[in-house]
Amino acid sequence: MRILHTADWHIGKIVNEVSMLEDQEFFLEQLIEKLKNLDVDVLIMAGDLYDRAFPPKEAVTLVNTVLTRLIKEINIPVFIIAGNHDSNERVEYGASLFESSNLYIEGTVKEETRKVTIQDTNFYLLPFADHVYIRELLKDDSIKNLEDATRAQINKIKETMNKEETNIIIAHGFVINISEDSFETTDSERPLSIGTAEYVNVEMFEDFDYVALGHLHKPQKVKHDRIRYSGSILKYSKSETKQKKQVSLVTVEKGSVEIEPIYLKPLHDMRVVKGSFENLMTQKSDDYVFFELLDETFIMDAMNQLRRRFPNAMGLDYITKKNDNQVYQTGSQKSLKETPLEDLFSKFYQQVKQKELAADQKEIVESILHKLGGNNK
Ligand SMILES: [Mn+2]
Repeated sequence: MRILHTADWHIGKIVNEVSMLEDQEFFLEQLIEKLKNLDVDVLIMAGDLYDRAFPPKEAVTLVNTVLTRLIKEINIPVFIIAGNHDSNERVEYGASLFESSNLYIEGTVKEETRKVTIQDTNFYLLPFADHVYIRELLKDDSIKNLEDATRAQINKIKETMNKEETNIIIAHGFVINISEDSFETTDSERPLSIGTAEYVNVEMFEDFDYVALGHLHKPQKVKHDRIRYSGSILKYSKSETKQKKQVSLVTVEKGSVEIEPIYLKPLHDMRVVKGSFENLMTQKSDDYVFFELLDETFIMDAMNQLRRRFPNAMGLDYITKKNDNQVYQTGSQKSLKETPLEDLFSKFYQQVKQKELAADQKEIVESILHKLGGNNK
């Protein structure tokens, strides 16, 4: 069984006010072309099809086009589950009709986890839901967090699972190897829950021949090669700029798994560019760029000037000033209130200009503050 494991498409995603839609379309068109020559039996999308529960209409149009092409041109079964960014019910729209075209969309969690058998391999489709929903669905009051909920769901699957057969599960969530803790998260992976444990221990997935996970945006295995995240299709935040994105070609036989990463070129790379303003203005790029300026002094209108060289600039930080800012921010509210305004201004001036206010400047500031009302406490 040859599977193309993908996840976290996040169609309609906006990064720093820039829509990723064109990049997503470019990537998915390449993916379709690649699949024509890849001899794959099944395509998996392991959750977070959309970036939001109410995706913009352009995102829905793109998904509609891509899924239609996948089914009509590639003609292989496609499995999609809902992730925590998706609306379970909306993603499931039309699912029972699409099934006859080999498009399996599992949006909502069912009491009995859905199983689809392709050739000699069983696929279990476990969409994301919060533990309260699962507790009510399974009528099991012992479920106190996501880990309890997932364990209850997996135990239920195991009651009828034939271990002699090849069993694959598709799931969306934060699966960790508690004994090792070797995971990494990024800014575009929304937390799964507030206040309760959101991790699921990898142990409960041990009985499956392959576990196709979604949620973490960095491609990585969890404990074994056979339990893995394919990662998001594109870089979706500054914290993902160093990751090498892939989709995973997985060959699964009973008791053996082989992984071959497939790298597709994105329309734009996303990266961090570090340097002085002067130096950056000698460079040029269409990539999505986060600047880290090394300049000591603030540069007027830096972003707009840089945009002439980097039309897809995403953000700008002065990294030498960061430390100063942190010192400033650790000052408590109380000490801020008790500091006279002219002292605060002097500190502010010092931070921005990297030098002290001169005596004559100080006088000017004091007289202005006096005119503003005198209450400079
Ligand atoms: Mn997710």
